[in-house]
Amino acid sequence: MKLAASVSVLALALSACAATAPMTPVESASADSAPAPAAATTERTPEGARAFVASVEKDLLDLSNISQRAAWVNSTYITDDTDALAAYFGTIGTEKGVAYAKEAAEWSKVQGLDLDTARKLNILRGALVLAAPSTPGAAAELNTIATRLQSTYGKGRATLDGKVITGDVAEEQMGVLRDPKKTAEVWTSWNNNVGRPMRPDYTRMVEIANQGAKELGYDDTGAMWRSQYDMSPQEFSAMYDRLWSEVKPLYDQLHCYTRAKLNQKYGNAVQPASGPIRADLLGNMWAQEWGNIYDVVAPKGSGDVGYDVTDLLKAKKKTPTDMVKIGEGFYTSLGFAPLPETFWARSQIVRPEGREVVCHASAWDLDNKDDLRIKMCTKVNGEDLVTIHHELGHNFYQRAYNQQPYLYLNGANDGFHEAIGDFIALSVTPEYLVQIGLLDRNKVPDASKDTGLLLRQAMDKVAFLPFGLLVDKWRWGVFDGSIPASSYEAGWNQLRLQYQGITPPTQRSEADFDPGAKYHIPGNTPYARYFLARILQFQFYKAACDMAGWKGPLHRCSFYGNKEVGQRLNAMLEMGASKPWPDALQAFTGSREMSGRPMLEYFAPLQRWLEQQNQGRKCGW
Ligand code: X8Z
Ligand code: ZN
Repeated sequence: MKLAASVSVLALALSACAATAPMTPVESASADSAPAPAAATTERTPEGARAFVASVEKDLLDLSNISQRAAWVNSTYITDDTDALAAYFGTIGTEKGVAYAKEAAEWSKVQGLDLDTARKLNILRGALVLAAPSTPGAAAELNTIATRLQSTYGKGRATLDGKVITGDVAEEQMGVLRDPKKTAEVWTSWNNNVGRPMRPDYTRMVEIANQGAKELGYDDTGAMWRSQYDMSPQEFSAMYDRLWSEVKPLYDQLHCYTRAKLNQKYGNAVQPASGPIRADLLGNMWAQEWGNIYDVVAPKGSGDVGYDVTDLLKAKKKTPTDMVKIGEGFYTSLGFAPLPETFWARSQIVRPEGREVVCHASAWDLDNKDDLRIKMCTKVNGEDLVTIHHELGHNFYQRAYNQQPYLYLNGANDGFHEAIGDFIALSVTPEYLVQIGLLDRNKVPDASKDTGLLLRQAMDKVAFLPFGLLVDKWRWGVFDGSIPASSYEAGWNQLRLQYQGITPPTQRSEADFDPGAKYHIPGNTPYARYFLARILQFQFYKAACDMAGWKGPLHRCSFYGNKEVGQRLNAMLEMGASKPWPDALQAFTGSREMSGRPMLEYFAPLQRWLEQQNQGRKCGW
């Protein structure tokens, strides 16, 4: 339980998309209430270690159940008061988390531990997203800063035509605007307004968290994050780079093709034919997914795939709640039980009027059992339909493992948690849209439209890869000191250029702090998980399609309604974090390795096509 989630608590992860079980202890908030009594009084034996783990699990479960509520109220009603509540519970969680992590390190040295106890002790050691040193006041300062950063993000504003707009509207507008002056205005105002003021807080937070990580025996906070993958931090970094090298050639082709199309549309003055792509032209505030500009890159003839999910939803007058019902319907078709009534009563599906909220989508499990909720500011469009499937993937995962002991209430690794809903959404094929009554059968695109369908999908899935990779390369650099505070902005822009091949639309300097304008930085949600998930979801999808006996092109496969896939999926999900992730991967796919191969197979026809289109072009930047 990487205490991620929506909660801070021990996890201090005041945010989190996968809202995993935060460790939370029970009672009060002072530093001296934290340590586990078992440690002081019990002999260092395997039985003593088991007793320690049991008492910690009970303590953290109790704390989690109350502190998640504080975090929920804070995220759905930001005020100075709810900030104070969230920081208060976050502080208890940090103090307890640090004390338990230190104890866990001691207990780990006991000879003859059973496998589960050893595994849980290791989880406990690295469970905090941000640790604090034991210096009095450090945990409180850390949590106050982390809460303020997250709320500053939630309250962020941009401008369009000089008028102030909220963050969710700014995101939506970046998808539909095609006037480079306007996209530059929204992009620049968002990054300036949201990111800049965060720099001092972020700098201080890094200092405290690194001191905390060192006290727990890690080199720095980034090494602590990389320690939770059933391998050493070094092995993890090597696997991470290996996966990127597998898929990079596909990204390079997509970049080359997209740049040429943007150059045709906007001309040399806005988008030159060589060099990096201007970041605000890609249909997304962070240039992380490009599907919104499919109309700009669609190939002539085969590019019109005959339907657009946003148009279909609007034509059928679907509401945000209808969209969530559609998502739920996919999971129930596989045999999962429907969401509980409380989900519908307690979720935030649209932005509420008259108060500040964190709009960035997340999924919660407030009682670590079945108080499941999503928090979104849903717009009726295809992008949010995918996000709904994504969030529900977290919720169905959480409920599937809710019989596990507290320290196993989590995904096999955090990439698994992020991959489930996306893997389900890969099944949203034209044929599936017919099955649920959104698309007329006579509008299903024939095989001649496959290039268009694949390109539409690649603009989201493939385009994301380098962004998913670099966010934590930046943070790892910040935490290990190779990107010092004096070059936070330069370090960010350099990684964006190196991996994504993009460049900001306006001049940036060290007065800016553009990383802060991306939710997961002020929210302190580790990001490597999304890169892993991008790879894993195709492994899951291919395995499911094989189980379903699918014979056609991979991207046309939908396993909607397939109960066998549902059962096998549930078998993986209900394991939670109880086994090393290769065991979970094997249970569903038969393989123990993360691999880019299924993703490459999915896009193979497109990659060939892109290579032809790019002939004669000088790719790269
Ligand atoms: O943050 C998310 C989810 C919540 S866990 C909406 N995602 C990443 C992002 O938006 O940056 C999903 C894809 C990547
Ligand atoms: Zn997520």
